[in-house]
Amino acid sequence: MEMMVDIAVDFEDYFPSMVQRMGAEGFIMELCDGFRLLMDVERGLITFESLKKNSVVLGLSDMRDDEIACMLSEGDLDGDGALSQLEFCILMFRLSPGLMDDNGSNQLVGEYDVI
Ligand SMILES: [Ca+2]
Repeated sequence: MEMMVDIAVDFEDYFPSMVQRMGAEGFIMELCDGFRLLMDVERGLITFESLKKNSVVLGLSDMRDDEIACMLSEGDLDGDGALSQLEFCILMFRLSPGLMDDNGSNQLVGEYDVI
């Protein structure tokens, strides 16, 4: 969990300002673009290998193997060892406490229906 906190710190200030700038829908589109950059094109999922290979593209080249594995296991909700687009977006929301309201629920979850 501690490794996730390190990663989350980078996102914390970044995402809310992106939402402000682009609106919730634009932000989700941006997340989907990010997903496509990171995914394994053949499977349509983010796998350990695709994340490792493509993280360089996003300037995350300093992510260690254990951090990548941690991010995957943290986001993998159905236990298939890879991140679907939905799992990826949910993980990104969870990594950004600034997007959560006081109840701990997410302002953007309602918007997610558009996908
Ligand atoms: Ca999964």
